Amino acid sequence: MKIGIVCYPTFGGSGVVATELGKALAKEGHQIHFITYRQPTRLDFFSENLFYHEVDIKSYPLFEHAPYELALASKMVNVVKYEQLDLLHVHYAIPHASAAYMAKQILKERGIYIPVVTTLHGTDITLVGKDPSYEPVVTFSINQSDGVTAVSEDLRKATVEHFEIKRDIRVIPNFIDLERFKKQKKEHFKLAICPHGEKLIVHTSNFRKVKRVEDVIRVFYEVRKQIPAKLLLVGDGPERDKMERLCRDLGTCDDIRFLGKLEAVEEVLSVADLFMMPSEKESFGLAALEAMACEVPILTSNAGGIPELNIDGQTGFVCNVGDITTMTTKALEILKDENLPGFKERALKRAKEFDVTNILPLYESYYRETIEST
Ligand code: GMT
Repeated sequence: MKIGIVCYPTFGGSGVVATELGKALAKEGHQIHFITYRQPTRLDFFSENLFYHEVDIKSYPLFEHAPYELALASKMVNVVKYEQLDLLHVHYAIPHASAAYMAKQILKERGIYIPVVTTLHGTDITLVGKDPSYEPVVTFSINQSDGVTAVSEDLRKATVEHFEIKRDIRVIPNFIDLERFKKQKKEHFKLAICPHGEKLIVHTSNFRKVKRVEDVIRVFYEVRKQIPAKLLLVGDGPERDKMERLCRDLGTCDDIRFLGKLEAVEEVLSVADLFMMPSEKESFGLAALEAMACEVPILTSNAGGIPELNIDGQTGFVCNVGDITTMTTKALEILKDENLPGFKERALKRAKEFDVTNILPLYESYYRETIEST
């Protein structure tokens, strides 16, 4: 098939999933055309089946905000027409689903029919999408898509609850490339960070409020009172300054390191003993799956789709959002020397269920179904 993929190219779960999906489809022999405003972060190599079309967003003194959606729709029209695409797959509803609708209408007038699949990722529904300033357009463009997928059952339910949806939504969970995300030998790195055999806790996120990084630090502070431990925080975002201040106020700066944005996150995960994801909202929790693939147990909140990934008491523990006390108890339980190997083993076993080789055929058959039914 010839497939156009639209996504946000920056760091962020939806862009990562879209890029990895495109790469995996290309490996299977499909021709993949990325249509994005910047080269996707993980698309920095050559492959005969991968193409990149940059959306050129022209500015003009009159525009306070350059019209990205119009530039994107125009680019989609041209790529579909000249590359003779079979299907457009847009990731993150806002504004990609409505831009795709516009492109589809323009192409229809020119005698070209293009089916559109929209994948809902989370905040496009649970946070931004249901805001009255976007809701009518989101509802309309979901209903106008020829196929709609959600990355978890919880997100599917949330979409049906918050919007007047007149069509089926297929759940296709996120996936992981186990060839990239696997435990690597990085003992020297572990020794540098934990010179006295301390346990290592890791958190990665975009440091937005919904990630509740503060809970990670507070749980670590309590754990640290009981056992020798270190904390690595990977990523950057609006909450980082506040979190650095919190560490100073708690006097834990010596045991916590902020690493900023890191491309090779699997190297850090390879030396971790515990991964924390205490998010307030999380449709799937891709970062937690990446940790599990590197044999790291996860301590998470029960938000959104996380319990569909984290099996309580097996791959880690699932706690109520904001329950620092229980999270501390559970972290200590996982980190006990006699418990840790079992948790690590089960985390990896669970991650294998989400291997790209298991999930890719679900997308391929959904594309075929969508093309055949339209
Ligand atoms: O977590 C974010 O804020 C980024 C966001 C995105 O769209 O890039 O992530 C969402 O999509 C990921 C990939 O499907 C999911 O793994 C994340 O759980 C989801 N984030 C939220 O729902 C908050």
